[in-house]
Amino acid sequence: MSQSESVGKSTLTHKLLRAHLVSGELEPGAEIGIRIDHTLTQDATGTMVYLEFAQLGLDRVRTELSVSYVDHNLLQTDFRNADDHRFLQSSAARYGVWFSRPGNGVCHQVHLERFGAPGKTMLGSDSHTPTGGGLGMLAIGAGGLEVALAMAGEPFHLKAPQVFGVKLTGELLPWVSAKDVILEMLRRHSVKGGVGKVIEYYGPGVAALSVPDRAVIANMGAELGATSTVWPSDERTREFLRRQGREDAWTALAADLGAQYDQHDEIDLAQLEPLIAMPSMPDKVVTVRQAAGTKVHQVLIGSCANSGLAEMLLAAEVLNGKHGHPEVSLEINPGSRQVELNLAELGALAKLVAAGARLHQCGCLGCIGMGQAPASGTVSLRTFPRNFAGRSGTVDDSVYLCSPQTALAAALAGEIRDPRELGEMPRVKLPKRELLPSAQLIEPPAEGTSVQVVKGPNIVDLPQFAQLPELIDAAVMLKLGDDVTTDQIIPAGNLVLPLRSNLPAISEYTFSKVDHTFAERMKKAGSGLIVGGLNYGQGSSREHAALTVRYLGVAAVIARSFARIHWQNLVNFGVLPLTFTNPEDHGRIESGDRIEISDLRDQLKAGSSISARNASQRLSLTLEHSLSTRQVQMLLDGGLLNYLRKQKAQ
Ligand code: MIC
Ligand code: SF4
Repeated sequence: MSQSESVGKSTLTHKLLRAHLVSGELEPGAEIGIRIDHTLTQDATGTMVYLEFAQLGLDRVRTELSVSYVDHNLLQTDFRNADDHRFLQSSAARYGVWFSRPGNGVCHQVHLERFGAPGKTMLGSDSHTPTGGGLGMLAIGAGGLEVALAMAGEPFHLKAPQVFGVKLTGELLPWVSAKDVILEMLRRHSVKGGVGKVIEYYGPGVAALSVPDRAVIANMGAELGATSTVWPSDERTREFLRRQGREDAWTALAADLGAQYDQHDEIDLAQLEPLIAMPSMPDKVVTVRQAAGTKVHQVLIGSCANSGLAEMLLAAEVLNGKHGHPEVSLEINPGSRQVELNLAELGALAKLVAAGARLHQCGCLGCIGMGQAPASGTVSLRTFPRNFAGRSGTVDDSVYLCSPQTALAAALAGEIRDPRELGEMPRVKLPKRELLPSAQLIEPPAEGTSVQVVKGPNIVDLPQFAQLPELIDAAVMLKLGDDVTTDQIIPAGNLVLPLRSNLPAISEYTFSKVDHTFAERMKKAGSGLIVGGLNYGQGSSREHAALTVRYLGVAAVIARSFARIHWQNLVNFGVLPLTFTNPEDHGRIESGDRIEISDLRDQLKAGSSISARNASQRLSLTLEHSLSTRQVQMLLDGGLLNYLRKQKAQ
């Protein structure tokens, strides 16, 4: 029994898990199945999800609520993106899914405002789905196929997490914000610190943070590698829901007093100061004072963190009557049309425009390299969750992550400045009830079987993959170090994003930013292996990072450790994820080495240890897997879709 299950006092995480448990025991590391209430998809992962859902042969989703958002790719540089939008809209109507139209806002922000509810579970095909944790949900990011299955009413399987309790005391000082809390967590625990854990905040400091504040912290729990982040549901939660006209969705939720956590930490909010993540990893955190004086050319406020009404109103008040620095491009991406509408209603939009801010439509935009790329050799300050190298669209970018407060100070000064130098912080007054725009949110028809799903030529059905072979005898096609991101495996940006629904075409870009010869070499070799270090596959939930390597013939990835979502995606598409029994063996494998794994199917069935041979170096190698029996079968069958087909046929 884990500490968090001890003596009848339960953590909130375990309460939420237990209320949805369908199979397994809450023993950290053991496989459990949970019922999913809400699902969320976004366009960049969603096209695959609806192609996959269609293969399951159902007429309608079997969740309480499923929503399809279009927020990642709004550029429409040619027919492909617009075709994706039509495919998504028609699929939503066909299968009983709400549709949030292009430009209506970033999925996580809109879900908070319009649908999120304490106590519900949510699975989303986006790694920042845990944003819903700010409302007392247990919200988890996953690969698209997992989400398609949840839409079909199937339980979501995961390794029971450890619960990492963080006690909050005190209150944030002026100009210090929720972003600084999560940056402090990243400073302390790194991008690997949350792997296998749900982070649970509790304590007297919780009440001092609003739901949007909590959502920012839950959102970037993804950067810690956490499975999810949960917050209690209290009077602040009720106040937020009331402002959204949804007070009836409220219930109180909290951990039992004295609940024990598997890991523990404490933050005195009053001790925090403005922090900033340096290029190009979210855990390279220093104080803003340490980075002060660095010249800045671009400031972006928005994304799925820090794009809510309170942040935008604060920006309007800080900038009121002033002009942004002439050498800084100050750009504002409101999180949703609701935020935008309320900004207009409250007169804040005029203040932003007058200050020289460039207002963009509501969506992910520059956060995933869809426009807003910074100039070469310049510094960009962003309130976004991620700053992986090159993600902005500029190869040699220098992207810093910070709070809206710090971003505004830089927008005015033209350099990184401690926002506390701005004097008294303006007070922001939120309306009692927000205006709720409805034109961009479409409810599905009660019956969708007569709806025609519209598929443009760029929407290509998934191929059927072969089952796992008995022997792997292949070369290491790429050897990599620690913290490889899915942005490195399959980049986003304006060239690649329009290809998310076309596997053969997108596969050409696999590892293109790491080694542009990779796809070509794989095609020639027909099969291969990848070797990685710690935390392989961190970041995005995009299953294309597994699908494309599978499509090109990668049979296995051998790494020192994996990030959760990517590990699961590899398994789902029949790519074997193995770890080194002896971590030092990572240093002994060279790119180009030929690795043999014989009797693979029998070895997998027999246990968790896999014997292999480095034929080039004449060394034997012991590898491991941490697959459940169900997952072993999935791999043997060549992936989850094959496994399901086989089960259905039986
Ligand atoms: C991200 O922030 O990396 C993304 C882009 O939102 C991804 C989803 C994707 O790649 O489509 C994520 O977070 O899962
Ligand atoms: Fe969109 Fe960026 Fe949030 Fe990902 S992190 S959902 S790209 S805003």
